[in-house]
Amino acid sequence: MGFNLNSYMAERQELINRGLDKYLPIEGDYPKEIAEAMRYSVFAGGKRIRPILVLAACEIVGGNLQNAMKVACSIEFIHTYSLIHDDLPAMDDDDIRRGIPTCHIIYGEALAILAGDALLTYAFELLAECNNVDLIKEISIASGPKGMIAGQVADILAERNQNDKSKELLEYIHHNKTGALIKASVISGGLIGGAMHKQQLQALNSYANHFGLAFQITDDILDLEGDFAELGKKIGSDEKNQKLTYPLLYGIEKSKKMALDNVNLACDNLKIFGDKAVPLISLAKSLLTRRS
Ligand code: GRG
Repeated sequence: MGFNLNSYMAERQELINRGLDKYLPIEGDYPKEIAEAMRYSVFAGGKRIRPILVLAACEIVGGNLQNAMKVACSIEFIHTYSLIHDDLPAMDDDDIRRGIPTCHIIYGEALAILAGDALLTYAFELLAECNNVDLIKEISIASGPKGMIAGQVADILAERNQNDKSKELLEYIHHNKTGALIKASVISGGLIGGAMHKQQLQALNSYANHFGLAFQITDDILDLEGDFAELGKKIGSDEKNQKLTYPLLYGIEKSKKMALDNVNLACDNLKIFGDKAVPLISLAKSLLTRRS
């Protein structure tokens, strides 16, 4: 039977949602507001792309799915923390995310900051239980000042200083802000799955780099061409905030071609895995038709 991406995604999203529910602190714990705010944002929706990548990368190297669940959920917690903080008035000041009010709109700024902090620290508590130092290092570098935070800071500074519209700056921002956690998802899935050979990790690394870039380019395009109801957030905000984006620098058609090229390059890297690569290849190809 052929591979069906829609049913694969639905099955994986359900598996991950069960894991997130299992690992998150329960609302009965005191003080209940923090668990509530964490749960509110984690279960606000979301495609679960990063944890799906963790599981798929684990499987491509022959690993066991159950062992990868804590890693997959930790990465979704880190991702959710970044969204909560990114939406705060001090950053993007967004009221709607994933189609519903953002965390600070519901719980106030102080609790939203703390819910983000709690998700980040809690992710590392879970990761510590995996007893794999390489894994912790990979994910902390990707989410810290040499990864996602560096990208976010460069992005904020670029918005303030509109003079630099270089391709290098655009690449730096995306590579770190979005690419780093996506890459960490794929690599940590490989590590927890027991990837032994340098060749396997290098293949996953190149796949993840091209996937991350294609993801960001298509995200920039969706901000121009997407639909509010499908995206669950306002469109046109990049233009309004004069953000440095692929369509701004390259135009929409060239950006689409760049997304396609990166998807093809991502997939080319997985040839060494044979048929086992089908899910990761389908995930990359789906970026070209994503609506959210
Ligand atoms: C606040 C430390 C800190 C970092 C923020 C990731 C990030 C850095 C900000 C999020 C804002 C943003 C639009 C980033 C680009 C990456 C991106 C497209 C995130 C949205 O990821 P999806 O599409 O979201 O996977 P869902 O809702 O599906 O989980």
